Amino acid sequence: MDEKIIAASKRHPIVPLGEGRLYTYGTAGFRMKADLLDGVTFRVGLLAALRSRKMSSKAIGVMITASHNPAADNGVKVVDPMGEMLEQDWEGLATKLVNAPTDEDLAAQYKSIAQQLNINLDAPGKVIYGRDTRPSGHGLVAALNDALEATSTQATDFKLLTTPQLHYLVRCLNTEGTVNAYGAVSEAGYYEKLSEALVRALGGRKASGQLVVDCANGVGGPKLHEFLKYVSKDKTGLDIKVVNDDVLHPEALNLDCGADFVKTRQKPPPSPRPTPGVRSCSFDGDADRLIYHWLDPETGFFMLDGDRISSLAASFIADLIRSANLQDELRIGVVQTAYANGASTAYIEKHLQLPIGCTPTGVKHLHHEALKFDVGVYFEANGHGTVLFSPHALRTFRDTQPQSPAQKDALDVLAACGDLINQTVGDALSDMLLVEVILAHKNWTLKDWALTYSDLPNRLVRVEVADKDAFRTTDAERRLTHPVGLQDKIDQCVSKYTRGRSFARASGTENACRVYAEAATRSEADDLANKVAQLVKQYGDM
Ligand code: G16
Repeated sequence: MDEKIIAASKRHPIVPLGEGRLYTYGTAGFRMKADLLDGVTFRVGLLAALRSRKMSSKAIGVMITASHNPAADNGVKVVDPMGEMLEQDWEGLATKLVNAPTDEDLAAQYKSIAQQLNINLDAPGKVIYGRDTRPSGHGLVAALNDALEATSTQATDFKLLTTPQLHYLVRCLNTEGTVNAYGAVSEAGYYEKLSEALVRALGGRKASGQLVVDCANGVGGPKLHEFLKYVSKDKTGLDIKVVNDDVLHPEALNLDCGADFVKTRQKPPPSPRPTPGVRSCSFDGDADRLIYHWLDPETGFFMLDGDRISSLAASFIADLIRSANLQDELRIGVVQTAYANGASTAYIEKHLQLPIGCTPTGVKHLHHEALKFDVGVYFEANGHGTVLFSPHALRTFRDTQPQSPAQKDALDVLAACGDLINQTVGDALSDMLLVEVILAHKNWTLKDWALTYSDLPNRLVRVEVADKDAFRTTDAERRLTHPVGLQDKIDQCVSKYTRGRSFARASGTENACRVYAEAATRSEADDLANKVAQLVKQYGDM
């Protein structure tokens, strides 16, 4: 085994990052310029081989994507057996393995992790993987496969997938034939499950008007086209026009389109030219984020981001739970991050009267917190999130004997939502269907949805700094502990603005810091964001 790993590793050398710098398993795995990733991906393959054996030979997933990042980047992340993100303790092992200085050290580390964690290397191992549309994905898949071969791990290549599809497949594979079977282990199984749940969740209602879906020129485009073959327009009213679905020109990926563009620039993608009054939404490059938007003929651009999707879903599900008379039985809660607009937090707490948790950025943190509720709604403001139903909640929807037609309708829709909403991770396609279902139930336009509350104007700024790791935070990333003195300066600055709030943190997916600011007016929010960004730059360059 040692010789095999060493020989294979020689074909996938790790590129040294320079004095004192390490590859780190961050918010979404390893993510960087694609030309640095060959050796990293090979080593992640070794980690996945170990992880599968540690998890009683269950299938582990590996996704090759850089999501919303530019086309020249790529990334690799590991999916645990129930389709969730890799267990946090293992992130440290991933970092250790990837940074092993030589091929021989790497093989030794592989063995030592196995010994340390009582992993039987002779047990069978199983890994499935997929990739987004980036051309660099081909080579990285080959590197991954070499690691799986060198460790005699059974490997299945699902080729092009959205990130949430891979998460779905991992869970399906590991629950196949059990009472918790999640679905058929195939891409078709995913489409069948969603299209069937969509019809049940609509309960005879229909979506109205056209929906334009911007797929960021990423893998979401072909997959959405595929999904639509499974949907009856007559039964659902779903009338989708797919745009920005060019996967033949790799450089077009996430360029001036997609969920990240819309959220950070606060404007619609310039192409195709937006039609005023038409309901639109944007996926990101691997289709795990969703942002709704439209151009109002009178008031201009309006965006409904992850906070809005979260409050819409929470209010809809809370109403259904009340109609099903289960409010004393099931606890529903919402999880956000510091990026959540202050107005959304107030709306959920005061108007919906639901408990809220706040975690650091990264869906893995939100997911974990959401599991504490029977129904846990979690979304990041960037449109990444989902709704988790506990096994108890799903059983209750199924087993409660309805006492009235209204209660039966509520129970049926709740059960259908449990199938419609991806239980493994945020999923733009599944979230979009949920939003369409809710709008159809409420008979709402995007404007009706937008009127539920008014967002505080906000601004997100990306700041290049010499060493982003010098920025360390506490209190769910709302305050900086390092560089020393910077937080005091930010506090002084914030105190000058009406309803001002701002924070800075190091990105987990890019070599930069991010600054968020909100305030009572647009100009105050912009001004505050720029002032805090200047402070970050100044301390970052010290
Ligand atoms: C990833 C994570 C998200 C996170 C985002 C940005 O998203 O999965 O949870 O919000 O990165 O993180 P950061 O601000 O640390 O760069 P994606 O869609 O890029 O996989």
